[in-house]
Amino acid sequence: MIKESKKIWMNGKFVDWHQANVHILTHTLHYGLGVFEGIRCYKTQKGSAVFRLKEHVNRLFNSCHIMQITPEFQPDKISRAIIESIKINRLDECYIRPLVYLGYGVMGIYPKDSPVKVAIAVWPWGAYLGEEGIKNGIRLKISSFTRHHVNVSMTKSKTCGDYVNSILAKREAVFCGYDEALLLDTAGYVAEGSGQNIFIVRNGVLKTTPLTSVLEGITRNSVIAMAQREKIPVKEVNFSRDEVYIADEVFLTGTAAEITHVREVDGRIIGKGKPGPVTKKLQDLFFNIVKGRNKSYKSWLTYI
Ligand code: PPE
Repeated sequence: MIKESKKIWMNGKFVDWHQANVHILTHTLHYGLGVFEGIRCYKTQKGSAVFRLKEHVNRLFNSCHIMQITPEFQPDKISRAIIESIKINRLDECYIRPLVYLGYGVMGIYPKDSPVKVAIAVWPWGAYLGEEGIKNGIRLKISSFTRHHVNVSMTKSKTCGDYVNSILAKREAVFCGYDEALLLDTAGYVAEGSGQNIFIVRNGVLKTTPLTSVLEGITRNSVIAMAQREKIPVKEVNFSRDEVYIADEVFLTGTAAEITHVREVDGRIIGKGKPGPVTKKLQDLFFNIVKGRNKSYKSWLTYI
């Protein structure tokens, strides 16, 4: 169950956690046209800091732009509301969920004149794939569900309804005894996890899937930047599922999942079954950065 906090920001006002309700005929609830973000705030020695706030708010507004929904609030206002939400709930570490949705007003697929609503919830959320997963790695299953085709769903938008595809894949993986799903794209190449981008390491080269059918992950972007600075070669290229099987190292990235080592894919142990040197280096660097212990990346943190 979710760890409740006290207040939720809804359309410009804070309301009590249990009063943050919507009408049953809320358009997004029926048809899935809404967009959201997932952001994390970490505790540092200098107080709490939001990781890459600007990039997340920017992606939220890109999602709105793609989906042709226009919130009445500007990005600056949303950024300030996020900071206020963390403060008012007195949380030093939390997950942040802004949601832009179509409210009550019209029914039917054509959302003409639907009111555009915005909410921001914050709550404590620990390791997404478990503490055990972060430490010792997780087990992946190639999904029988294909990732979105780029002309079926708009994959650069974090659209609510698109996550049904993720749920189907995740549920299947868990039902089969795995921790997470790995989805292939419509051409059969590796795409991403249900809510994470994927990286593999082969012969010292870091590879991740190009930005076609996958979300433009902000953690993915951070890992690429970190790797480049560490002089680890990075390639954004397509690869097949069997290249994942024979990779030296595999890890997933996401705001919720952070950097999670993958120890097994479809019953094949990856490398030695333990986090390899590249994964460990990037994981350590990432946690030092988000916790404010690395000055070189201080522009990625917004202190509250
Ligand atoms: N791909 C997908 C499909 C995705 O949903 C996410 C984030 C990513 C990649 C990684 O993106 P980024 O967080 O910017 O590095 N998934 C969010 C939702 C997870 C959830 O269960 O809810 C997240 O990690 O916050």
